[in-house]
Amino acid sequence: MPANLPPQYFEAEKSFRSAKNPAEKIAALEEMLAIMPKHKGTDHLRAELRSRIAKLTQLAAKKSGTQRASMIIEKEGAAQVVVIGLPNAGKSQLVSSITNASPTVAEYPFTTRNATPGMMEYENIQIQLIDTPPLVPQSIDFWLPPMLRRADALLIMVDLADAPQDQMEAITTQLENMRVEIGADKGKALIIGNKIDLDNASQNYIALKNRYKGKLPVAAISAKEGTGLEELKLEIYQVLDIIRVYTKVPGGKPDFNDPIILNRGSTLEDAAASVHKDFRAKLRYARIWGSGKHDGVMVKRDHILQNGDVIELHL
Ligand SMILES: Nc1nc2c(ncn2[C@@H]2O[C@H](COP(=O)(O)OP(=O)(O)OP(=O)(O)O)[C@@H](O)[C@H]2O)c(=O)[nH]1
Ligand SMILES: [Mg+2]
Repeated sequence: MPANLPPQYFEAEKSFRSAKNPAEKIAALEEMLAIMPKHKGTDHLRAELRSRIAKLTQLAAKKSGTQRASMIIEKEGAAQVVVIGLPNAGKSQLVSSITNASPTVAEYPFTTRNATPGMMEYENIQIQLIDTPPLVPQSIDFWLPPMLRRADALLIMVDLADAPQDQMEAITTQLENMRVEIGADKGKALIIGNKIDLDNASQNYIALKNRYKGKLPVAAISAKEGTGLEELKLEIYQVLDIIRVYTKVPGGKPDFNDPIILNRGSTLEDAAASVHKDFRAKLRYARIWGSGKHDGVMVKRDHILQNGDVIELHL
């Protein structure tokens, strides 16, 4: 019997029992899976939940003819970042302006009905941005909550010319309902105030920034006119809290176009494993240029890497 399941788990189980269709059932099971603590005692239960999700997914796909594959978007590049917000905030305009994707942008609300990924280039890395349908109950599909929980960061977009603080409250409520956590100490999130080109947007931006001081960073842009987009890319990179490390072969030069992306605080061993899954075990030693005591010094597996380090792995 798995111990210590939190009360939210039983709530989710209740919604599973009252679910009317496969989509709702899948949503409840995904929820249960997300809530469940990960330890040996829950291994079996988690495996069972996954297999139930898989079966229901097949069933749902057969029935409706829709493909669930189109809703699970594989992470590509250094990180997966999801853009959310109320109808007409300019989410699709942003994804269209700073990535290679071109989701439909339109004056009317509820334009976007699916998730569309695009790649954003920032210096020598690629970051995946996903455009989503508006974050209001009627357009939140079962696949959205797990996507938001899995994301490396959320970009919460508000229209600066249309009571942005009220929009933030509505969005926060939806996130709480979906049990997606944000805030300086929790998930990684950045508030984007869009439409800075419109009247009153600047005052609203200042008020919004003050309101979230110490809680969440706030950027101001005009996705349509292109204002603030370069600064925004930097802010997205910073909120991800990742570092870039480079490899070299003995006697060779590092390739600065091809960084290894790691979470801040990662070790040499983590870097080796991300080059190849076998390297964690095979690694004998490494030399380092950057955060070592001297250039080219040998370091241990548990050495904490710093942004910009160059490593030479010896297997
Ligand atoms: N003035 C101004 N208008 C913008 C800006 N960005 C987007 N818009 C306009 O706002 C409207 C909505 O833009 P979309 O990108 O479709 O908004 P969305 O958030 O994707 O909307 P949904 O898909 O319905 O949720 C369009 O008419 C855009 O041209 C901006 O920076 N300034
Ligand atoms: Mg849209």
